[in-house]
Amino acid sequence: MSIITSVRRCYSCGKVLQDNDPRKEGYIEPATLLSLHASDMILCRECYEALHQNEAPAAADVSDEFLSMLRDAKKEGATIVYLVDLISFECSFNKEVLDLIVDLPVIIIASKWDLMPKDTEVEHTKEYVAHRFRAEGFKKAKATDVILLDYNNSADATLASGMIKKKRQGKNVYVIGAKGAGKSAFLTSFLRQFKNTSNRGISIGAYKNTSLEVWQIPLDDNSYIYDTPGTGVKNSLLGQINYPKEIVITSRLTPRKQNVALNGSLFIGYIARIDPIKLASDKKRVSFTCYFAPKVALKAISPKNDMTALFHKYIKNKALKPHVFWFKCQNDADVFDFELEENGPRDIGIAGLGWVSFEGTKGDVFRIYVPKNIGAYASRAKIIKKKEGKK
Ligand SMILES: Nc1nc2c(ncn2[C@@H]2O[C@H](COP(=O)(O)OP(=O)(O)OP(=O)(O)O)[C@@H](O)[C@H]2O)c(=O)[nH]1
Ligand SMILES: [Mg+2]
Repeated sequence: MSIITSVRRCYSCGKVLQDNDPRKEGYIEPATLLSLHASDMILCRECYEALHQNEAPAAADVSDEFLSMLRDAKKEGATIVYLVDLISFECSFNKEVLDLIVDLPVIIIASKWDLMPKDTEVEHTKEYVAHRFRAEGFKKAKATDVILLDYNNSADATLASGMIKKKRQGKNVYVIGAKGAGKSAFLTSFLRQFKNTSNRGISIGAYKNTSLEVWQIPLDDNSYIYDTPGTGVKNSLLGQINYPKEIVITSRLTPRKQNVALNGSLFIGYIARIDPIKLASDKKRVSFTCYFAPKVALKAISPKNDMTALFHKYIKNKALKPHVFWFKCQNDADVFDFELEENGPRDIGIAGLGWVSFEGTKGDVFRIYVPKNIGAYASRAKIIKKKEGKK
């Protein structure tokens, strides 16, 4: 006679589960294993991570060292210059960062203004940027705190320098923002008109008690402006290893129109998909104005098709360009429904890729498919056109 015991295995890959070595196959955290009942279907950590889907769009990440630097800024009553990349910043916020700076004087610089369509209404976009800050919990943001920066235009940097001088009242200034937001480009423009009145030089090195590499530029004998390392972009396509270079917007955006029928879909390369699944008005289609890099293929799919099958076919044939190599099937997507809460011009966007703009109605529902862990958002429209005759 022998005693037979069933061996617990991963429900998905079938590997024998073990809680000893995270580097070996079939690993599961001891606490998870303990909390399970004999009848539960269990996944090893690898399968759990592969199959797990986010319940909300992924948020931006930030390091503890960065937060400790901001605690210093808070203690000093420093001024914050918060750089955002106008093209794609909506998913770049981190609540802990905003909580630390909420009581400090803040100047918001939105870079890459030169990449926006020529007829974009300036004041509307400034108000949009302030609105996004308010929506993320930074309640005091106002359009007058926002500077739209084209780094080729020295007048923009002069305006920013003037505002910094006025707000900082002799205190330090920390230039913060996501990786690639344009902090160093701004400081380069700032330095073109900078006169060092202190007896100290510009230096680069680790910020005190951290490994954060910062540039420090003396503003006078007692204070500096710091160029800090960018906060995390793990939830942006541009933060992924080997992201397709075609998605990067490097020249002025030219909007493209796509009409998508109710229950149809807009395929955005083979990277994302937006489906109007409920239109509250009796409209049968949505007219999207699309803001993506020119090599990102856009295709409106009619509702006659089985869109999921078609999406898979497109992936397999790599029929639409570009695609991301890790996005192979629907399981690799996060899927969210965005229900509009207001009427008027609205945007839906994907972190690091671009956005679509359309006339929305309260109650409209759009289903968005994005590669897992990539941020997505819905908002009021970032761009409205300048009125005829207005400069
Ligand atoms: N067209 C345009 N490009 C810009 C602008 N500002 C920055 N860039 C470009 O955006 C890229 C990133 O800019 P950086 O200044 O290095 O960004 P950063 O915030 O310092 O990035 P990290 O140091 O990695 O956090 C560079 O290729 C810049 O040339 C701008 O106003 N217009
Ligand atoms: Mg930099």
